[in-house]
This record gives sequence, structure tokens and C-alpha cells, in this order.
Amino acid sequence: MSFFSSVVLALAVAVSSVAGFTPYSQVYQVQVGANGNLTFDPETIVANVGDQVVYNFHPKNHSVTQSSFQDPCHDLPGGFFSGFVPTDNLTAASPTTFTITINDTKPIWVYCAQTEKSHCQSGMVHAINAPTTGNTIDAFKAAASKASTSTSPANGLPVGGLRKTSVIVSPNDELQYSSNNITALIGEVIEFSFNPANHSVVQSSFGDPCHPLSTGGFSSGFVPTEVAPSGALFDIVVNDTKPIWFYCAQTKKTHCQAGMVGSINAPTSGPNTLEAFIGLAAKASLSTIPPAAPIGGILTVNGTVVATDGGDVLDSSKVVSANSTISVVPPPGTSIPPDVSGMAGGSQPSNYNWGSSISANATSFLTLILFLDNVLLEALVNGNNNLTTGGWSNVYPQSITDTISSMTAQALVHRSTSTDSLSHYNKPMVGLCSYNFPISNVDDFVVVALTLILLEIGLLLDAMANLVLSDPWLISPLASTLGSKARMAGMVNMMQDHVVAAAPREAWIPADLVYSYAYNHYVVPNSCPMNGATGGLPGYTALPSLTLSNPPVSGTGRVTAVTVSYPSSITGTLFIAWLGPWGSVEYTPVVNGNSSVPSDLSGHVWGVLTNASGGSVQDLMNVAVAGPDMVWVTNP
Ligand SMILES: *[C@@H]1O[C@H](CO)[C@@H](O)[C@H](O)[C@H]1NC(C)=O
Ligand SMILES: *[C@@H]1O[C@H](CO)[C@@H](O)[C@H](O)[C@H]1NC(C)=O
Ligand SMILES: *[C@@H]1O[C@H](CO)[C@@H](O)[C@H](O)[C@H]1NC(C)=O
Ligand SMILES: *[C@@H]1O[C@H](CO)[C@@H](O)[C@H](O)[C@H]1NC(C)=O
Ligand SMILES: *[C@@H]1O[C@H](CO)[C@@H](O)[C@H](O)[C@H]1NC(C)=O
Ligand SMILES: *[C@@H]1O[C@H](CO)[C@@H](O)[C@H](O)[C@H]1NC(C)=O
Ligand SMILES: *[C@@H]1O[C@H](CO)[C@@H](O)[C@H](O)[C@H]1NC(C)=O
Ligand SMILES: *[C@@H]1O[C@H](CO)[C@@H](O)[C@H](O)[C@H]1NC(C)=O
Ligand SMILES: *[C@@H]1O[C@H](CO)[C@@H](O)[C@H](O)[C@H]1NC(C)=O
Ligand SMILES: *[C@@H]1O[C@H](CO)[C@@H](O)[C@H](O)[C@H]1NC(C)=O
Ligand SMILES: *[C@@H]1O[C@H](CO)[C@@H](O)[C@H](O)[C@H]1NC(C)=O
Ligand SMILES: CC(=O)N[C@H]1CO[C@H](CO)[C@@H](O)[C@@H]1O
Repeated sequence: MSFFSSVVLALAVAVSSVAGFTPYSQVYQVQVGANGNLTFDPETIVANVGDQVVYNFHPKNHSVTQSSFQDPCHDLPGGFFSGFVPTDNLTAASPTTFTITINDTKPIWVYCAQTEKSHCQSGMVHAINAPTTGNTIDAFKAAASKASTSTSPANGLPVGGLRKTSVIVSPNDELQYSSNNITALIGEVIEFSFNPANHSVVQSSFGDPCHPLSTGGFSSGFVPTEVAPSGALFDIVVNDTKPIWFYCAQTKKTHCQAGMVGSINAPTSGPNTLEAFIGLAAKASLSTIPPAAPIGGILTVNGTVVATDGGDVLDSSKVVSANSTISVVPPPGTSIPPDVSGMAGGSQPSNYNWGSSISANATSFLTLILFLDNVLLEALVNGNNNLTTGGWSNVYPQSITDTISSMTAQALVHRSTSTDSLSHYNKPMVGLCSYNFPISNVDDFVVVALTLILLEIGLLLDAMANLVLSDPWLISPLASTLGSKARMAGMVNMMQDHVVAAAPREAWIPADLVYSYAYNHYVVPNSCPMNGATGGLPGYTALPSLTLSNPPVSGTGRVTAVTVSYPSSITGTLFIAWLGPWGSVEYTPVVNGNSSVPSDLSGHVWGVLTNASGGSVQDLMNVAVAGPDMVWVTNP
């Protein structure tokens, strides 16, 4: 039952199955003036719509400026400009970067506008999507060498892209910000990156360090973490040239007084220097922090915006009482405490409208549903512990973790559909096995949770389709469970994609395939109390594992083909059967270990290796030889 007992082993699974899930666009890194060369490296790139290009600056003082092809070294009206980025550091790029987003595939022409030593004229130019004939990068460079003195936007401010400076909060466990002495332009974003253990960034005045401004000002709130870097970022925007003063409000070890303070655009002379501020902070009274956070900036954790630290978006006090915790998965058949039912939004029914008997098929389905509920609960309960009180607390807003807690309780209540029914008809109940989950961080957890929930949905559809005639009383309880799982899929999908539109698809998955995936991926072999032929569930045999992998094609954001990996003992003519929503199934041939993805599929899709094509979902088990596996295809 050890959640993390086999992280190393499980990582191999995680890499192949996690990689394909998150829709992504390409991010290109360009070095500006590296090694003292007056160059952009790479000099040209080919990029698609939606891709991003991040420019990294090296000594001494360069810029990224857009021109037209016809007029090199002169700024294009309406074009982008990074502002100049002076830096002396020979060993690392400046913490200031400039990022542009590619909006179309027309050529983009770029130069460094530093006039000292005529950088542009010396060949410090760059292009995105330059033609290979006609207006080439070489033609552009040749024209630049003859251009008149370089120009750049008169106000010197960044435009058309994101100029961002990273500040490390508590590098190497030191009580400081690196850098604490920041020079920034109007429009620039300062991004604070949090490290252990429990720091904050709060704005103060010069004269009253370690205490928040009386009105306005920013505060990240406390960001407790054990991971370095934590993935927690607090972004503020510099709106004017006035000096900005900030501090860490942690009172344990009096961080502010110990010198954990900093400034943006502090005067370098006169009374109000950073040195003077550090001196004042050393004598300040015990630190304080505004009651609400984050304010005045945006806090994200691995891409998820944390709207309110402590979350008052939804009223969760009614749902989760202080003693409603499920720290371990109780064995099937254990009665559920009233407060856990309350957390779920209600207890299991007292009357299932039982039929006079139960069919062998229904017993078999309920046993598998219970088996899968046990796997899901183990993942949810452990993940929920980590989200609420463990290392992932404060990652998601309180209202989201409370909803996950509530849905975890709901999954426990819904397991009773199987346990109550099996015990009503005196059928044996499958107990808990030992499980392995490929989970090393919260993103992996979300992937595992969503995969298991989609398997549940696929299995419930299969059960309903098969039992509607023999055991009609079961349809309603199964539909309740399906509804609960679909709500949870939407929630988890939202946590995974970091966007509001949650659109998981409900594919109908034959029971044997659901069993195969769950057993192959999450169950320790031979660890289940009911020993079937293969050490798993009696009556079920897991097919060999199948891995479908490939990133989306850059630009389209779509997975158009997959590489198909399966045991070499499987030979002959093979197909992938794709299980889409609305009970659809489509077949594509496997050619040289590859198979294309039907163009009408989107979201998460299940694929199965088969040795014949053309049948419906009901016929699938006659031809399935390995799998299934889940693939992220594209945004719906
Ligand atoms: C850049 O500078 C390094 C070291 O000075 C040199 O070895 C390298 O060839 C230069 N690269 C280019 C593209 O000029
Ligand atoms: C960087 O170069 C720009 C343009 O030449 C100049 O205005 C600015 O003063 C320079 N900054 C530093 C710190 O040298
Ligand atoms: C250069 O950057 C590296 C990495 O951020 C840092 O460790 C080093 O102290 C910096 N050197 C100078 C001279 O600022
Ligand atoms: C893409 O469009 C945005 C919004 O209009 C604009 O700010 C940005 O400069 C454009 N990117 C490029 C590379 O032109
Ligand atoms: C972080 O520090 C604040 C202020 O000292 C404290 O209230 C909070 O409980 C700490 N959080 C954790 C998880 O230690
Ligand atoms: C901050 O940087 C300025 C130069 O920009 C320098 O004059 C000053 O001494 C620095 N202050 C500290 C405390 O590092
Ligand atoms: C900049 O202005 C925005 C919008 O008014 C505000 O939210 C933010 O806190 C300001 N930044 C700073 C550093 O004050
Ligand atoms: C929480 O626990 C306390 C003490 O055991 C008990 O009195 C109370 O009824 C419980 N609350 C709920 C909602 O079950
Ligand atoms: C049980 O399911 C099998 C196939 O899944 C079917 O052939 C059989 O008719 C079902 N039995 C009953 C009693 O419905
Ligand atoms: C954010 O992602 C990093 C890298 O994957 C990981 O180490 C870290 O644990 C994640 N943060 C959280 C809170 O899960
Ligand atoms: C399979 O597809 C991948 C990516 O689409 C491609 O790189 C590879 O060459 C293909 N392999 C074969 C044998 O066609
Ligand atoms: C990061 C984190 O909190 N991990 C914990 C998750 O939960 C398991 C068991 O519930 C703990 O063993 C981990 O330490």
C-alpha cells in the first residue's frame, strides 16, 4: 500500500505516459551576445504560431529590437523592443530576459540597437522564419553592415514582449533575495522564485521597513515549501520609476531585521540608498504582513494561479469539518463515519431497489468496479493528504483542495454501490491490494487521478451497456457513480490544464481493458487478497502493456501519429483501435511501429492494439492483443 515505494521504478512509466498529456507550444532560447560575441545564438530559428522565443542577455549591454527587412538597424514602428539589458556577469546570463510570442509565420527581423561599437552593423542580427531564398538572413546581414547608426524606441522602454527579471528568494537557505538591488524599467515584471522554507515578499516604505504600506502595495503571503525551487512564483509589474522597497515578513528568526530586504530602482546616492534601508530594517520592530494575500501581484505554483492564499472564493466551511479526514483507505465494507458522508455531500442510499437476484455478469462487473475503486481511492486519499496537510498544501487554492477532499469522500461513499450490492447478495468482496503510483509531484498526481477517473467512467459505461437487460436496478446507482466521476474528471482536468475550460471525454472502455491498464500500471503483482489466475482479480487476465507516445506536432498542437511499443512476441497485421466519446471506435493500421491518430479525435483518447479492424466496442475483446494506453491528442 506504499504510495511512493517505487518512485524510481515508476518514473519510467511516468515519463512515457505523462509527457504526451499537456498540450504545449515550443519555447526557443536565444543567447544574446554570449562569450562576448556580437551575435544572436542561434542566428535564425523556425517557429510556429503560439511558440515563444526567450532572449537571454550576456555582457555588456545589448537589446533585442525588431526592424523590417528593408531597413535594418532601425526600429520598426509598432515592433518589439526589449530595452537595453546591461550585465557584467561573465558566467551566467542576466536574470533579465525578454520573451516574445509568435503570432504568425511571417519573417521577423531583429538586431541589437547598441550604438557603441555598432553592434547591428557588425552583424549582430537575428531572424525568425527567414526565407531560404531572396530575403535571406545573409542578405539582411549584408544590408545591416551598410546601415546608418542604429536607432531604438526613444523612451527606452520594453514593448511587444515580456521583459522579466528573476529574483531568487532565499538562495542556498540564506536569508536574502538574489538580487536585492534591482534596476528595472517601467513595464518590466519582477518575478520572485521561492525556495524553502517559508518566506514572503511584502512591499514597505523606505522609512518603515518590515511593515506593509498603509495602503496599496504588494504581498505574496507566506509560501511554505520544502522543494527548491518550489515552482512558486510571485510576479509584480513595475509601473513607474519610483523606488520600491520590500521585505520578508517571517518573524521566526526575524528575517527582515536580519537583512532579508531589497529594492527596485533605489537611489544610488543620498540618504535613501539600499544600504540605508538595510540599516533601518535591522532596528525595526517585529515584522507584520497584510492580512490578505496575494495582493498587488500574481502568485502561481507550477503554472496554476493561486487566487487567494487561504482561499475565500467558495465557502468551504460548510463542507469540511475539522475532523473530516480520511488519512487511510478503509477496507471495503467498513461503515463510513457521518462526518465523512457529510463531506461527500450525502451518505449512501439505504434502499437500492434491489432485484430478487443478481446475474453472474453483474457480480463480475461489481467486483471489478470495487477493485478499481480501491485503486482510485488509494491514489486520491494519499494525494489528498499531500494536498491538504502534506508537501503540496498551498499549491492549489483552498476551495479547490476542499473540493478534491469532498470528491475523495464521495468516491468512498460511491464504493458502497459495489460493497452494499455484493454483500446484499452474499458475494465475496475484493479487498485492498498493494499499489504503486508514478507520482513524484503534484502534476503526476493529477495525471494519475485523471487516468483512473477516466478508466472508471469507461468501465461504468461498459457495465451499464452490458447489464441494462439482466440487472436493470443497477443502472441508477451506476449512473450516480458515473455522474460523480464525471464531475471529478472536470475538476481534475482543470487542475491539470491550468485553464477553466475542462473538457474530459467519456470513452466506453471494455472491462477487460480497464482491468489490464489498472493492473499493469498501478497494482503490485500478486499483492491482491483474492488470487486469480495471474495474481490479480479472478476471472480477469491483464493483456500485455502498450505504450503510445509522441509529442504534439509543433504549431498544430496536435498529436497526429504515435509510436506504438508492445511486446515483440506480438506479430502479424496490427491496428490501433481508438476509443473516442459517444462510444465511437476507429481503427488505424500500425506501420513500422507507428500509427496515425484519426483527425476527428481530441482531448484524452484511449488506444488498444488489435489484430483486426472494423468491429464495434462490443467486439473489441475478440481482437485486442495489448493495451490500452491513454494519449493526449489536442485541446478539444
Ligand atoms: C564566440 O566566442 C568564442 C570564444 O571567444 C569563440 O570560440 C567562438 O567561435 C565565437 N562564436 C562565434 C559564433 O563567433
Ligand atoms: C546601455 O546602453 C544604452 C544604449 O547605448 C545606454 O543608454 C545605457 O546607459 C547603457 N547602460 C549601461 C548601464 O551602461
Ligand atoms: C553570475 O551569476 C551566477 C549565477 O547566477 C552567480 O552565481 C554569480 O555570483 C554571478 N556573478 C557575478 C559577478 O555577479
Ligand atoms: C503578438 O501579438 C501581441 C498582441 O497583439 C503583441 O504584443 C506582440 O508583440 C506580437 N508578437 C510579435 C512577435 O509581433
Ligand atoms: C509560515 O510562516 C507563517 C508566519 O510565521 C506561519 O503563520 C505559517 O504557519 C507558516 N506555514 C508553515 C506551513 O509553516
Ligand atoms: C546597488 O547597486 C548600485 C549600482 O546600481 C550600487 O551603487 C550600490 O552600491 C548597490 N547597493 C548594494 C547594497 O548592493
Ligand atoms: C502596478 O499596477 C498594477 C495595476 O494597477 C497593480 O496591480 C500593481 O500592484 C502595481 N505594481 C506595483 C509594484 O505597485
Ligand atoms: C468531530 O469530533 C468531535 C469529537 O470527537 C465530535 O464531538 C463531533 O461531533 C465531530 N464532528 C462531526 C461533524 O462529526
Ligand atoms: C453475460 O455477458 C456475456 C458477454 O459479456 C453475454 O454473452 C451473456 O449473455 C451475459 N449473460 C447474461 C445472463 O446476460
Ligand atoms: C513544481 O514542479 C517541480 C518540477 O517538476 C517540482 O519539483 C515541484 O515539486 C513542483 N511543485 C509542486 C508544489 O508540486
Ligand atoms: C514514426 O513516427 C516518428 C514521428 O512521427 C518518426 O520520426 C519516425 O521516423 C517514424 N518511424 C517510422 C519507422 O516510420
Ligand atoms: C510531498 C508529500 O507530502 N508527500 C507525502 C504524500 O503522502 C505520502 C503518504 O500519504 C507520504 O509518505 C509522502 O511523504
